[in-house]
Amino acid sequence: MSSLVTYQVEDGLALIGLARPPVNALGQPLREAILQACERADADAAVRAIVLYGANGLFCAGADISEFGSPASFAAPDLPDVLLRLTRLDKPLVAAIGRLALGGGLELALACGYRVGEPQTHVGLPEINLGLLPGAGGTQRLPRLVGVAPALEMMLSGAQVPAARALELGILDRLADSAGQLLDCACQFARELIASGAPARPAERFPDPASGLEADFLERYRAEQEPRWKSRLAPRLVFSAVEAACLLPLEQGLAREVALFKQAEDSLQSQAQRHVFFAEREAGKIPGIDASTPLRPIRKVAVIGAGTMGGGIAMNFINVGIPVTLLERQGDALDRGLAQIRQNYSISVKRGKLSEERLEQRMALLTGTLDYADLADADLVIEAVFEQLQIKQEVFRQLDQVCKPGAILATNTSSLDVDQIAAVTTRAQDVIGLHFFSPANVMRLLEVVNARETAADVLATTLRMGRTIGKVPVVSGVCFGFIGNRMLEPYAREAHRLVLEGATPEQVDAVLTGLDLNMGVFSMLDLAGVDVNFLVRDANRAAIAHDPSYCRIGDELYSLGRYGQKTGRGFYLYEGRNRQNDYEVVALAERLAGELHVARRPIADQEIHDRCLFMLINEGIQLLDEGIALRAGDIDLVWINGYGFPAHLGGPMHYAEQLGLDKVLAGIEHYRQSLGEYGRMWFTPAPLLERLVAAGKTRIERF
Ligand code: T1G
Repeated sequence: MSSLVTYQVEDGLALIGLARPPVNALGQPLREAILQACERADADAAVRAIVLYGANGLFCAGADISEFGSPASFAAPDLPDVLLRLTRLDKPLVAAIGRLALGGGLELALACGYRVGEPQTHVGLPEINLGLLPGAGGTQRLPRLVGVAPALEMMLSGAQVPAARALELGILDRLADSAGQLLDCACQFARELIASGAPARPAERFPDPASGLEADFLERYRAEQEPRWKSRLAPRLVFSAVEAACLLPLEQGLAREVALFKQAEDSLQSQAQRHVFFAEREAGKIPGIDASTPLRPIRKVAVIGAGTMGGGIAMNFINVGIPVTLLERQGDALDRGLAQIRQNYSISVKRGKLSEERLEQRMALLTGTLDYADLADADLVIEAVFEQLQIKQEVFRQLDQVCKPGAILATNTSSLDVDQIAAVTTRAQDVIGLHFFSPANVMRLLEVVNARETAADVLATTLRMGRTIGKVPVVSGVCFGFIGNRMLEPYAREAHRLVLEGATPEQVDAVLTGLDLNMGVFSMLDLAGVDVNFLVRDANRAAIAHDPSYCRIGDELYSLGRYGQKTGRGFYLYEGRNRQNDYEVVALAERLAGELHVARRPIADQEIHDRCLFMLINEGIQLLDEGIALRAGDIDLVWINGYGFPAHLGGPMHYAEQLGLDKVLAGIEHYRQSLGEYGRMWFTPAPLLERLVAAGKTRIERF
């Protein structure tokens, strides 16, 4: 018997434990072991029923994602075949689902006739997050178990369904009182099935999934959902598979599902999303830090500054039950900050996402103060005051005075030099950058800025804390703008210049949203604030802006007080949230172009794409070469989770690899020539890009 499963027979029950740590991923060896064990039990006359469970507690997290795109993915016995054969066993097969059954793990459970969970059990079909669809019967069996609408919701959202809801839907037949009692409960259930002469598989609740649906249900559902799918292939394939479940007998539906799955598996979008899955896990692996690195306990957090950022940051911690002391200088500012946090939660309550009780529990964890002395027992202090170096340094001088030894002192600066902030303290080893993205309680990205003196345990502690509060932490070195805003600079610079040269803000934004970015650069600047972008640009102007046309349209809007959404006017006009093109911006661009002797001309969308994206990519490659970013995948995570770059393109680095590094380099060299003096000033290929192309490499990596 394979070591990947445990096998024992007790009083007529065969207990088969999945034992492939850490998540029982259904790679070919485990698939084979499960099939052999189940067919052995089915052939054993002493066995009356079979219980399948996770030997290490967790049932199964699905197919082995590392197999996709390789022959191993459908190596015999492939998962669809294994599960089909399980459905044909003569004896009741009970899945005891501890903790998780995701993707192929839930499909494995659906191939069992019966399913038992425990209070912490969550089930789901998250394949959509990998650019895939359930490929081992989920699109055909789930609609027959719970009905078409709940099945579509689960597959298109990829969300995990908690135990109580899974029981309600009929995915679970029974709930054990605790994880510790799960196996006993499943065995008891199996004995009841034997005693009652229950069939190996109960009758399907929805044998004909389409019956009972309005004739145009699928058509309407698709029409409602399609806009949010953008150019993603997977949701459309999920929908086609469920349509097949409504139109075809099970066997034909299963065959259709395999065909659709293979189409998804081969797609560039799924390759991109599988890259993101592993990049998220790789980002937590930092040289010099491992499981032996001690972590500092974080029992109490303090946040300095009760503005939008400070309030959002504080929410992250009270959301996970960590008390926060929120400090402001003025009483009215503090009151406003506390009220805003309560208001944010109230909106969640109105939307049914939070109970009143939970709101009060969270607010009870929040203490406001005007006195630095109240920060003396904080384990982690996060400064979120005005983005000005001297102001931040003053805050850190005070923190150095009042905070206990070993407290981690973090700055939320979006671009300033963390080393210069650490230098005003006597404890630079305890200082780090924690750059949250606005809104801080929503955006998943957390840039963890590893300063020159930052201690390894401080870095390890903040990385772990970042994951605890639900962020995607990415380590950055110290430079202007770290990873994200350093790359935003050339990307936005090209966008500004293109408007001078003849494009309009809406044309530029349309090219970028056409690539499925959540927002174009100008609507993003209007949201973040034309003034905020100006102040950041101005702080760095001396270092980089040798060009009189450098972001001049943004400078002019700033001088006109057109800060974007907050003033109702920026690159666009705003009536509430309704955005209108502002032809005065075009007139402004024409005037500035005349003054700056910038020739205006019609600009093709392809030029907008290439100039904005190639400069974004070029800067990312430069960051890698400088060691500011540890790996290309980290850069991808920054732009997916902080700037709305589509995961189905894999992030700017992965996108460059799919375009072809040689094409990116050729494009940069083309604009270096064709844009005259401006091109020669700005379109300088990163040396690493040149080296990669010269070496014929297709992946972006340091060498
Ligand atoms: N395949 C391969 N490796 C996996 C894996 C998987 N399904 N899930 C996790 N790992 C690795 C992960 O890379 C990491 O490795 C380690 O396990 C711990 O993971 C046919 C087509 C289960 C919620 O999408 O969501 O089934 O970095 O750090 O935070 O229809 O892992 O240690 O070397 O994430 O406790 C569908 C993916 C697959 C679930 C646990 N299933 N996994 O989170 O640990 S497609 C999924 C997760 C499919 C079928 C289809 C999470 C988790 P390393 P971790 P965690």
